[in-house]
Amino acid sequence: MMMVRRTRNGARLCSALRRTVVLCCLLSPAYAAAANHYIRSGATGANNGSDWNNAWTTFPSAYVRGDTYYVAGGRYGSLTLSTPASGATYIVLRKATDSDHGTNTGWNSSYGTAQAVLNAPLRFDSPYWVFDGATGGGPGSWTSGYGFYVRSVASTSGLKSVSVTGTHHITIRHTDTCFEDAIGGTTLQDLDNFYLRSGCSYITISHCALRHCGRNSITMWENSYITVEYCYFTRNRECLSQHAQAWQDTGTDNLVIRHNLFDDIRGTGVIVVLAIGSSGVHSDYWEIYGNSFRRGTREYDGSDAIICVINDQVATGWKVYNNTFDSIYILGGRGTVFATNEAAASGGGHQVYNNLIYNVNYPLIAFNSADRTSVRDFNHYRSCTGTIPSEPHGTLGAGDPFTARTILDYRPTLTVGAGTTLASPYNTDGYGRIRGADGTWDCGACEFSSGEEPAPPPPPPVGVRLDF
Ligand SMILES: [Ca+2]
Repeated sequence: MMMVRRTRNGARLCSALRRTVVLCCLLSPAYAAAANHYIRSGATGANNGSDWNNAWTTFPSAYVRGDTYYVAGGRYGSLTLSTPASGATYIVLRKATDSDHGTNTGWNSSYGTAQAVLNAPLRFDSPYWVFDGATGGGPGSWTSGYGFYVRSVASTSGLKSVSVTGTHHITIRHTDTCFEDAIGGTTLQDLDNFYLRSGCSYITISHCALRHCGRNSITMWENSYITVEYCYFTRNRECLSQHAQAWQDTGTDNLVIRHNLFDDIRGTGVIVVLAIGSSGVHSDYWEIYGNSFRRGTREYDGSDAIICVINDQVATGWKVYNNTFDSIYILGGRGTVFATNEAAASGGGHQVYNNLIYNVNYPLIAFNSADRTSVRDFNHYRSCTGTIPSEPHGTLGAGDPFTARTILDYRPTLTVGAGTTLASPYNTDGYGRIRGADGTWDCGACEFSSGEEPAPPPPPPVGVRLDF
């Protein structure tokens, strides 16, 4: 038997150690064991979230900072997330999958394969949340596999799929959003997929789908540090009486729009800065790169310009790199791919490089007449009609470089243009391929890579509407 001889010094040491441990637990959230909880609409157990048998059948009203909440496939109601912040500690809501679902107690793989469907609106009223559908979205999966689906069956005007209320540090991933009742037209107004109220910052929207809104896919104003990437925008403006765009902003700074696909968008333009109040409001330091813009099936895609700053707003220092504009039909008006109409000469400093403009009827890239600092160059104009702007290193071409647009694949089948070399992060495309690795930096969203061209898709079935 081991004898422990206590000494006064030893006792003091133990006491000090205990105090240190307690202090560490109090000061550092890393010492608090992050717990997992479980939500499953069909569960019949104790409804306490402790495992898959005893999962909560609805989303709980209170959440613990630092914990993860796994969600099984099934149907759920609308959700408002408002737990107060505790430092910078996140709460994670994650769609469960076979490979990531916490405890095995009560688990059934069908909980992972079935989609978790929530009713709109999904609303974020406090900071530090991750809402992660775990699967779906992005190149090759634009229309499939989304773990979360926020479903809008709008009965009143003004419904939003996802609303962020002037808060910060929110990440939303792998989530599909759609206004089901608006498909094909609605008389309801102000139906937006994402609605970022003034004062939002550090918001990331990644691998999401924004479908069939009545008005704008995204409406935002006076935000900062927003990133939207690998998202699929389709069929905005289903409202019969409102003008619209895919993206409406006033006064947001430091915005990144990258590797998205805009498909069948209609309105003033696709990405539009406009006035909701006074003129001269700044929307500065935007980066728009690696995106594809696809012709819609409706009568026009833009009445002003595909990317534009209108209503005497001001933009400074935009980078518009390596985007693809495929067969976009512009009605007239400003009639351009890119246009700024700043209120004063204080705007400018834009760089518009390496874009692929194919079969566009108004292929202008136009800056304010007082703007002496913006540059367009190294763009490739292919099979365009209308006036083609002069550029020192612009190139011309003819012929359709895309064989798989009907399956939303914009990888070209040949080298397109000759862009200029840009630094990271602009040097990879949406498929993660290094631009210019074969000696030619291609124009457009996707780099040509020999042996990685898409196979031609089969012809679509006759008489079937292909809306996702
Ligand atoms: Ca190349």
